[in-house]
Amino acid sequence: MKLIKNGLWALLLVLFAVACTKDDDITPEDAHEEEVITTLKYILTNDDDIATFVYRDMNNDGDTDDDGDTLILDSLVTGITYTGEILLLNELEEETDTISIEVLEEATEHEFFYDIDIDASTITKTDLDSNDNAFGSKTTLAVDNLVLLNGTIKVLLKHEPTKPNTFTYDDADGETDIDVTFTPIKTYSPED
Ligand SMILES: [Ca+2]
Repeated sequence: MKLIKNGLWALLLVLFAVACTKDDDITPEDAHEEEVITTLKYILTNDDDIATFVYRDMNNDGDTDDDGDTLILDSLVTGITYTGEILLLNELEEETDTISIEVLEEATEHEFFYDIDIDASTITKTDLDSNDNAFGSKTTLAVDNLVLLNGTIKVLLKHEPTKPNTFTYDDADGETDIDVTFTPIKTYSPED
């Protein structure tokens, strides 16, 4: 009887150990890696114009050249300021998963970075995380008055960057979650 009891205890201990190992395997980092971002939309609105940029990379290989991929460019009106918002999606799910919500929930661990190469135009981050550091899913984009044919906007999302930072992605450390370049972008004068 004693032997059976000891045997049962041994079995329970093994089961307990297995259960613990399983729990330990699920770390927050693994959970983060499961967040697939197939699509980034940069939506810019002004009373006089709406511009939408879409980057869709369904096989996650860093380009938009494959079946199901999309790169939609838009034009911008010179001399106005747009309000910008980023939308992140996982379109591989049967019901499209809005990754923006998860990233917003972890805003202190994320930051969006922007590079704009459209003459003297500027992008300014307008939202903060709960530590009052820049987050960057919301922006303003002020377009200069020069008409242009080949401007570029780069959007980059970093996971666990140094916060606060000097606002360039190179200096911010962390991991790059998505890196998107929209080009060529034309600007045109409202009088044209
Ligand atoms: Ca692709």
